[in-house]
Amino acid sequence: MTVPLFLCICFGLICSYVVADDGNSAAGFGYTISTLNNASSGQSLTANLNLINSSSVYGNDIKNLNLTASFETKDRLRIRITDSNNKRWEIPEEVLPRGPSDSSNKTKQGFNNNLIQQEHSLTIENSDLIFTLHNTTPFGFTVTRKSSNDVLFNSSSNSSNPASVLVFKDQYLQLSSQLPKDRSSLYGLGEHTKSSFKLQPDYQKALTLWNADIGSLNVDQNLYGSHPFYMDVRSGSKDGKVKSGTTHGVLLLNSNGMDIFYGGDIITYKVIGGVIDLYFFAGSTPELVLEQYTELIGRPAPMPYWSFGFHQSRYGYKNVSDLEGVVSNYSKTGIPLEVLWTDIDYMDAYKDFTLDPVNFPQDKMKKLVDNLHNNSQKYVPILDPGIAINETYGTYERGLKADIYIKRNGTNYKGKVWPGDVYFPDFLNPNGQAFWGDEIKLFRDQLAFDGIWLDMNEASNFITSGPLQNSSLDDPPYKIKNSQINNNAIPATSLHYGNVTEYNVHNLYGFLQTKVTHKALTNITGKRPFILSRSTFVSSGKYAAHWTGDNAASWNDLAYSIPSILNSGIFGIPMVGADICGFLRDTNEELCRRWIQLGAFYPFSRDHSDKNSRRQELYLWDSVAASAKKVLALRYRLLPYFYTLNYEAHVKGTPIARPLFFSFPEDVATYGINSQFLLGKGVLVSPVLKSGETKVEAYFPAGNWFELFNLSKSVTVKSGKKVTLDAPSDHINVHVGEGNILALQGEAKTTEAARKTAFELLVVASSNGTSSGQVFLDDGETLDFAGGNEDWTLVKFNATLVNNSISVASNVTNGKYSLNQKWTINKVTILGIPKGKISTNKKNGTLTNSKGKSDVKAQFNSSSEFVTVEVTELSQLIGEEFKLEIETK
Ligand code: MIG
Repeated sequence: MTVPLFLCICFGLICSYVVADDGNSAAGFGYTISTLNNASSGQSLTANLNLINSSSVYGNDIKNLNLTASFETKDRLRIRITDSNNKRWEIPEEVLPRGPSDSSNKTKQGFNNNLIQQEHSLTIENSDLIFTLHNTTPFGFTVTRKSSNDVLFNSSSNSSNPASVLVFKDQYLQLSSQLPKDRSSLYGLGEHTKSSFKLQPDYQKALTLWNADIGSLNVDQNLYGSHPFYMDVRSGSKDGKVKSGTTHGVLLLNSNGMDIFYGGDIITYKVIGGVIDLYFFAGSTPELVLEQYTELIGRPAPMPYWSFGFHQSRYGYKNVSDLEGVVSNYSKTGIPLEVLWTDIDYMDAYKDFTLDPVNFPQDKMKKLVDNLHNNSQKYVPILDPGIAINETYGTYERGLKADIYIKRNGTNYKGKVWPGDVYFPDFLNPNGQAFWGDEIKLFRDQLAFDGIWLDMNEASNFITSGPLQNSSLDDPPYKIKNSQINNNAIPATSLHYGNVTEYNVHNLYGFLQTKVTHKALTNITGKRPFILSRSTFVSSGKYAAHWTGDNAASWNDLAYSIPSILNSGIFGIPMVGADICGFLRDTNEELCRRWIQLGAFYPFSRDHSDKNSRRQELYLWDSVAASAKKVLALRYRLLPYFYTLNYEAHVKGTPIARPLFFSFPEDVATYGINSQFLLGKGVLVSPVLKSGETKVEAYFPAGNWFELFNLSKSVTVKSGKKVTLDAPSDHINVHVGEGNILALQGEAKTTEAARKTAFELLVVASSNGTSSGQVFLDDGETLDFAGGNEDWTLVKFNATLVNNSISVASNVTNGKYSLNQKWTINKVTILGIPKGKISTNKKNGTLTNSKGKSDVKAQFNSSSEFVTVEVTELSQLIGEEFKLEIETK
């Protein structure tokens, strides 16, 4: 490690630092405010900023800047700092449309006209945020929470930290905020593999955002995607004004490469281009932050129902009969298999949109896919972005003719990937978009695939091209911590449509490809697309699912999958999973068994392995197969729950897999949890993550929790605490918490078959109020949830335990789809009724619905602490309002 060399240079009262080591430097002296304007709308203010003194580190400073602070909605404050005189790169609206602003808000400003005072505040009615400009030397700004005076962001320079001053150069932007170290927990800023979900302060180590084909087995490296977004969960303040769990979000919307340094009491962004475009999301709960964030960047895509089934993939399947064998072995062992994937093996010499004529010939592939479809199964092939340079290859020729390849130095840039030399399609080019869509269409005419897997789209390149002479793009003055930005990449000096440099849009490549692919599939099939993308950016979740890339078959990687999945959810990409059993290296029986136990509860559940590692289909070991059957049976029973969570993600941005603090924000002990997560608000997954263990220490927030594999087992904790649970080799602990109502269906081998089974409501009584849950249903494939034809169902359930009875009632928002299907709830199970609240000899119950009131049979079972009531032989239509009442005394 290099020791920073600080040189203190003082100009009058301004004292600043220049540092020889670029890790932590202040390469400038900041700005002062010259003039101030409040826009006529009153929701924004603009300040002109003047450079105090220039420094030549990382290039020349930009002398005049423009700062605009505006309330785009009451919960969204935007702060933009740009060059006053020259237009700089910013992500265009067409590329990444920003969610709507609301201009009806009333303003409240702390200043008049253009008078510069010591402080100028901007806020609007109903907003909990205040923006304040500090007319200091150098200037600074803060964002404060109105209701508690908690300072959320503070850019004022801090004499103890030389990097805290604003620097704005052509290829180097630097901005810092001070943070209350003991009260602030940060999450996000990816994509990186981390052993801890909560970001651990380490100001020496950069969180680098530069999309790269770096295997996710590498901890703390910049991986495939870039998400300059964090959530800051505050713990309570001593004066009691800030309540624990109060959360806000911060996005730096910028596609350039950057390093972010987080030191606990400070966060510093060092960005190599673009502008400062900061968004603050007021929260004040974690859920609300994501609702506000995804309102801006786009809500997560609706996923087809089938995509919640189990997927099998491998790099290295040899031929069609190999694939057939896999499908038939799943079926023979009775392990559900919903989707079969093929990796690059299926292609002819790794050329996109082709089939290997020997091992994967079209007639046989067609038959395979037909058979899958006849068995209610699906098929997804891979595509890489690079197009093989080969004159006998139609795709290549059409691309050449349409002139859609990325250029460098006046010609198409030649890279190298699996097929050898390639050109890369330019997805910023409208003709490039059309080209890609047309090729997908031609390919789909050959083979009726159900979704597309986009790999290598960082974009990965097997070669590293040398820099163009004297190019500060290929060799920027500030070097983000990614060895070289051009390493195994399309070089930064390459040009896209409109002369946009790769330097500026590198991090958008996979996102753009995903967006174009989404549009193509929508046009071709008219159905909801399923796309899995390795590379992502802000807003990718609007179009695609994500997997965590090349992990290894190791216990560490099993554990890392939890922070990675939770992060993806926070980035607005809730449909996410890690390669089950591990991708690189050989897995083993125990690891694979524990991995499917956890992976069965990933939102996206796929087993995938590398060509050089041993086979790992779930049927290969008896103990893995047995475990897989058990856990996937529960997954399939939970399908309506998963699907409803996807609906909630789409309407509100709430992740499918959530950190515990989403449901228990006031419980500060949940902030540091890395080894457990929640599905939705109330299903707690507590996996074994270590070899040889048959017990697991799991944290339980206050309440009663019931084990889903065995409802008679429960955990009760008065206040949150760690509990040691049995976790024999075939078992994973999955609990449902009090206050939840789950709509379940029966076990099945495919999602289609599962959808034909009866529903069951699992109600967990709440010790202090109402239990609630909901179910969303539609055909699982129309383009949008709740599409124009109203053919969908949303039913909310709630249950209360009053003195002499329990009631479970439904509230129907729309019942059309399920009523057409005649889907019914045949059983209601009510868990967690304290023994004292019930006398077990009472067995009277009634069901009230459109047919009137009728008697129902209720069975009471008591365990040590609780009584369970089971009402069976029901056939209550879903989509019709009902009320079930059970006398308890
Ligand atoms: O250079 O297509 O992450 O899932 O199996 C490796 C082969 C390319 C990387 C992907 C992995 C896939 C593999 N790919």
